[in-house]
Amino acid sequence: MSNFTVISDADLNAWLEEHQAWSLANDEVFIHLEFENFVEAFGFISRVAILAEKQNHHPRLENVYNKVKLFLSTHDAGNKITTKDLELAEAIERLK
Ligand code: H2B
Repeated sequence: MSNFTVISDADLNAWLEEHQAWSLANDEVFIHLEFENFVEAFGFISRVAILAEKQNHHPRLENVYNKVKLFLSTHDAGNKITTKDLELAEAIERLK
């Protein structure tokens, strides 16, 4: 049995209203972050990695020097956005 629920468009739009740092593209919620330098950016990625392991839910991520992009969707749901993605996004918010 899966421990997630696919988010409806209405609920997703309401969530995005309340979490302005996040956006939607191609069935992923994403955030773009900028740090002082590569070490700060990679430190943040490491903290996200620990969180992802704890939640057993993992972002797609991109890094170029001081920039980090995180993209969330649920592979096990056919790459849809689920409660697991919004839980991870909110936990990432608390890391910032
Ligand atoms: N991360 C994401 N983003 N989506 C998933 O469906 C997913 C995951 N599934 N991390 C987990 C791991 C699954 O593959 C393991 C077996 O629980």
